[in-house]
Amino acid sequence: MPSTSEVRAALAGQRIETPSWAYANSGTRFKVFPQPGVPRDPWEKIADAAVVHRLTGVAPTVALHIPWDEVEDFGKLASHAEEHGVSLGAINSNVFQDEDFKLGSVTNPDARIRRKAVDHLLKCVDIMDATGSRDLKLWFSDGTNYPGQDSIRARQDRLAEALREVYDRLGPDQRMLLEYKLFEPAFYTTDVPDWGTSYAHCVELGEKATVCIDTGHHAPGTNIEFIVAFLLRANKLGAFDFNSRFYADDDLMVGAADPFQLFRIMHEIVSADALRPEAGIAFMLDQCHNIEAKIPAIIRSVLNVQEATAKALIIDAEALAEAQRSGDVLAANAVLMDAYSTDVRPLLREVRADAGLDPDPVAAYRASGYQERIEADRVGGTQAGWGA
Ligand code: AOS
Ligand code: ZN
Repeated sequence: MPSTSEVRAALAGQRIETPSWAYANSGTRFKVFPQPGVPRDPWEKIADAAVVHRLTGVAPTVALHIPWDEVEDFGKLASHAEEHGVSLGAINSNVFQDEDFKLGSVTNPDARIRRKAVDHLLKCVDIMDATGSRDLKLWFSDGTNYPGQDSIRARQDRLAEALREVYDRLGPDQRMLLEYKLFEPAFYTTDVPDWGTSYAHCVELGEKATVCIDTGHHAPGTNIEFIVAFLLRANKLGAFDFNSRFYADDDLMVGAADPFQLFRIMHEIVSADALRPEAGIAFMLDQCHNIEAKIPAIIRSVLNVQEATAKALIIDAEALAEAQRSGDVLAANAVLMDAYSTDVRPLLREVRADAGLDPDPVAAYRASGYQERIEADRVGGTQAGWGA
């Protein structure tokens, strides 16, 4: 059994990055749902992210999205974040909304459009230089809708060429995270549809390129912890975009749909000793809170990751190894299930109290008056959302 102090230290040292866009308005392809008090600019998004960190103690960075979080002076934005007690995390590129990218961005058959896409990605690296961000997260909506629409193989060549140019522009401490997604918005082929494709491109690029696993981007029933284990072994797991899915890319709160899957993922992380920030894996959320209040939903998501992590940390690794060695299938499974069935909330409440935090961050948020304040203050202007 790991000692309680080791478990507590691991939980206290855990880091979870929240996404700027989760604080803004979002919706489905049918409607964007506005909420009162939503930030009108990146400065206000960062202020909200800082509240999540103040209450949970484990969310010190916020991911930006370009161009949604475009500002004139990114150095100033980084200082603003520092003043609020957080810092800027991954830079998320966006080559999926411009009209020009209808038939693809970096894999577009038109060289002019490919150039425009790569230039955007290079600009994102310039922004990283200004913000001090380590990670460039790439997600491409590129793909085709109809057989014959374009050459699948040529698109892979174009992708490799674009990635190479951007990779070569990275500074020594900067990394590329290549995210994959099975489908949507393209429905016939997607140019980076799965971890294998992302992995192969990352291997070709070099050690600064690693895979980002968005938990909502797989076919139903995919064994995500297998992917985690494989990539950890190959030293190619760079990040998670955590969220929950019931059907497709639902972007619901992580741990809401399948807390057991999240536990199994965290078990792979813990058993590879990859939870420590120095292990270099970015644990990010990638969620949209359409109908639920945003800040408490993000806090809830952070707590869900903490709970899954705590359960993974209390697994009796020695008993598990012994059961595995002796081929005792039921005993091995029981070790995992014992940990999963343990109520770790009291432990987490203690860890928070030890850190000088309120043991119940959601209740603390509700009692703080912050929501009422932003609803009263953030009147006028244009609320931030997809495309703004
Ligand atoms: C899109 O489906 C992805 O999950 C990306 O991570 C995307 O960049 C992110 O949702 C911000 O738009
Ligand atoms: Zn994602």
